[in-house]
Amino acid sequence: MRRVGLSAKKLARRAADLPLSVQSGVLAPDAPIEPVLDIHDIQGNGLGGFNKDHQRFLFLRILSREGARTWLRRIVPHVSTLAEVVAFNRLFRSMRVRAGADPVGLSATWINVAFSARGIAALVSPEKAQQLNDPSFQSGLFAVSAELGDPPDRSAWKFGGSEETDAHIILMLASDDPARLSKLSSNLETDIRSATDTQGNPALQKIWSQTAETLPGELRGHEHFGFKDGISQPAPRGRVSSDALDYLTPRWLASSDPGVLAFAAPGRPLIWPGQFVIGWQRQSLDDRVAPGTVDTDEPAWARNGSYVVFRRLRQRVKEFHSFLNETAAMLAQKTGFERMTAAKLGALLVGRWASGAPVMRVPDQDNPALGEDTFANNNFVYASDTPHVELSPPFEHDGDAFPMAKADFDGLRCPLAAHIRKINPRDQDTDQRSPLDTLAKLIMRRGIPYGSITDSDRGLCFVSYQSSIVSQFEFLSKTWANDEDRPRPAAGPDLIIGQRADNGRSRVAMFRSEKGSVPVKALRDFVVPTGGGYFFAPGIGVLHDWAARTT
Ligand code: N7H
Repeated sequence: MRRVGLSAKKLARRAADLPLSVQSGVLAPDAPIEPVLDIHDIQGNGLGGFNKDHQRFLFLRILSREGARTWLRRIVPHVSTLAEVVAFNRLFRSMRVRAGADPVGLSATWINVAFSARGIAALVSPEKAQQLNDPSFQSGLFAVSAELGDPPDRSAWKFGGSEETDAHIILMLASDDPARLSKLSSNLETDIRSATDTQGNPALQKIWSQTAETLPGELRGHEHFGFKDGISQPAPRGRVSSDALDYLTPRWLASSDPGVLAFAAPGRPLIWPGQFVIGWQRQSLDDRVAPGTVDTDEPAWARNGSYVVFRRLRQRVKEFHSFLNETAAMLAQKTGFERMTAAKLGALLVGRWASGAPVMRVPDQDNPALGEDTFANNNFVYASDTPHVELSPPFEHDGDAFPMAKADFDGLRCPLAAHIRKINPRDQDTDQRSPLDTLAKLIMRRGIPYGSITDSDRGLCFVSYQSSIVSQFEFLSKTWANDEDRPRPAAGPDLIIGQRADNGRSRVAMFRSEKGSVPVKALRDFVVPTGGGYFFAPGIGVLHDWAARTT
């Protein structure tokens, strides 16, 4: 049984009194009216989050349009909605808060489905696929992979390295119970193998299946390099019923806190749902709180759908740790970096210690209690001192007593090239117009590790949801992670995920201290793409429509 963090236990006293449908604190005066989302039409993983320890991804090609439609008719009734995922997650959270541990025996198994551009063309029509507006979705991941800095040789990719191996369909399966997941997966695979059209021709071909599991024991919630993951996520705005307080993302700030209209929890910005799901108000580039416009570039049928990026990223764990050991020893010889250790170097490259504690708050050593405290571990900004956040009175929390983050404009505490700072510079000025633009770049991450700690092929199934692949996922990868001078000049690339197509060249990040700067060189990439694809997860009504088509 997994014990939950201290702060959550303190919340238990009052949170258990709240009805399940309304768990969202108080309605702040001047709060904007947020839309009631189509929770029965939107698929569950993007906005809701499966958050399951056991997942499996099946990648399929369509061989027969008619046969694939017949197969889809069998699948659609099992596709999990946002309504179901939110209801389950609320129940799970409520029981967990009350008992102070993960509820035993409460289990769900989910299915979501998405299609590549070629998949929609094969299933429905090329015209339908072309109506979607994202140019990179249209090209396919394999066609833009070089622009992402991936090594040009994709012959070892498990799937998706070329047009011939582009997965038309991704099925995402997730469960609390590994036995149920196995059973579901094997039933689906049998069904896929036997699916035919009326002429008896095979309908589908499985090209790859990927099992993905949360790491065991102490590493639960951590990725293969050893760092806690999944801490920082945008908080999608929107309600799940007409009740004024029935927010998709619970609100924890006191109405007297200056951030109450902009944050769901300390450090967790509220983002209008159109950034993740098409057909809803987007984030405004001029106003942190008021809604932006609804995107008119996408066809009406795309409403409630999201673009899904899947990257199978192998992690070179041994090489990463050797690099940390060798480079930390080298840095310890340099003025200003005398106390460098491998653990500290790793923390500086990520922006968080292994426990998840942010370097901005504890620059000298890890602090597992901070890493675990969900009201504190994301509460930091870079360009100015981070203020204390006041939480809503019904939720008893003693306040955040961890050291607060001090302004670190030049990256003396947390390098400008740290992974989480490159990819989400928060309040820091960037090459874009203002930090408001950064909010419009955020993605919902739904990744999970694959491979066990003894496997040489292990890494991350990176999964992200967004309403534009080009201006969200690709922007973050190309324009910020891979670039030496953006979002801030002379920072260096992100040494964790940054990719360089010219593979022979080393990647160099600048580390700064009060006493001077040193270049930190990584000779090889630590993350290697080994498969992937760009997909579109339509609303469930559209799935029914596609499955029922006869022309
Ligand atoms: Fe990253 N890592 O172990 O170093 N990531 N990531 N990521 N990542 C994050 O804050 C990691 C990848 C983002 O809001 C943490 O939740 C690894 C890609 C974003 O402050 C850790 C891989 C992209 C955030 C890692 C990988 C991103 C984030 C800290 C590949 C997008 C939130 C935990 C194998 C293009 C930043 C946390 C924020 C956090 C790691 C890939 C994006 C530990 C190993 C490809 C937006």
